[in-house]
Amino acid sequence: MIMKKKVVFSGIQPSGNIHLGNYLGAIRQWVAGQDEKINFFCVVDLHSLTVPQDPVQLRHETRSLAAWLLAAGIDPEKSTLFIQSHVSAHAEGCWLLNCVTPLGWLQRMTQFKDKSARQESVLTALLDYPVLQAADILLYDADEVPVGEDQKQHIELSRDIAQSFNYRYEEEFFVVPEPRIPATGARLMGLDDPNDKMSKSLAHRRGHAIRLADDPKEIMRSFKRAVTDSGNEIVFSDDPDKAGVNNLLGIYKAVTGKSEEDVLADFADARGYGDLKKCVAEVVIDLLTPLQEQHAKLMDDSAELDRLLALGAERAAAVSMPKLAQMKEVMGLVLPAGA
Ligand code: ATP
Ligand code: LTN
Repeated sequence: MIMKKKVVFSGIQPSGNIHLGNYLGAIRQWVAGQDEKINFFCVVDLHSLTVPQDPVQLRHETRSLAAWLLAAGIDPEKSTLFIQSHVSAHAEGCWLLNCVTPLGWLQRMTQFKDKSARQESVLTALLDYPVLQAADILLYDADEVPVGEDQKQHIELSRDIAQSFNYRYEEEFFVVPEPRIPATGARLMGLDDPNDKMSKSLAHRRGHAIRLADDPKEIMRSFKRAVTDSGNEIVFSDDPDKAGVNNLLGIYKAVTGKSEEDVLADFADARGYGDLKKCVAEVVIDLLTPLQEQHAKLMDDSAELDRLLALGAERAAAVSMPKLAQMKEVMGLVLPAGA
């Protein structure tokens, strides 16, 4: 029996300051799974517009993020890499899915509650953010969505939206997607405050995030300044007081791929947290240096980058535009003659 290849979809916002959490929580999984599955990776620029953006900056960040994904090992021969706004099915699909999504589902989303609490004026699009995300995923009949822990609730909502549509219009119309969350690195915490998730939107805080673009000195400085506790015990722990040390060990474990036992053995002779911080910084610098070199090369050849993205958009549209037409049809819209 021929097994159908699984379809993978994931996205990342070009909100600037891409960081180690994005890499270890999401992008690394995308790269690792490229051979066995059919993959779509999307720079979700429309999602970034849910909070105010400077237009010139957004355009730059969108290209730069695509270059980071390629530098991290996304292979355009194996995966479809594209910019969300290049494929109009996403915005249109979002509208159609809005018409099967109760408002209460969106008001309950913790990301919406957090982000809206931080702003004076909240845009309608911020509330609708997870419906656009559902359109991204469902238009490709994705089976799996590799993301960090914080996206679990949004993927569950995509499942609910798929089921709501299938129930209302046609059984099994949409594949109901599964989140894929890594065992380590799924939730890196801020180095300046281990109670906050490491996040692009907090990366303006000094020493909060390790950005993929940070130079070795900056990386070393951020780790040296990382908030820990007043003790000296280097252990994995879910005690809130030890959250800083736990985060540093988690980063070391995720970067090196070692077991907890081997990680602790590496620090058995450490003289306090200073040694721990230095070692973690060193493995992160070794990880990021080649990525940074590759990113710089890609950014120097913007014509090639744009060519790859146009190719990706064409391939993505070939899958999602027909699915969108099917959606319109089952929902009772009149398709234009010849469609
Ligand atoms: P923003 O602050 O702009 O919302 P973000 O840092 O949360 O940005 P996203 O673009 O929302 O990043 O997320 C891209 C991917 O990175 C998602 O799969 C998300 O789950 C993952 N991710 C984000 N932050 C972390 C983190 N601290 N640890 C692990 N994974 C993360
Ligand atoms: N909301 C996601 C980004 C995102 C996404 C997607 C992730 C937009 N569309 C589709 C997975 C699948 C985030 O990481 N903040």
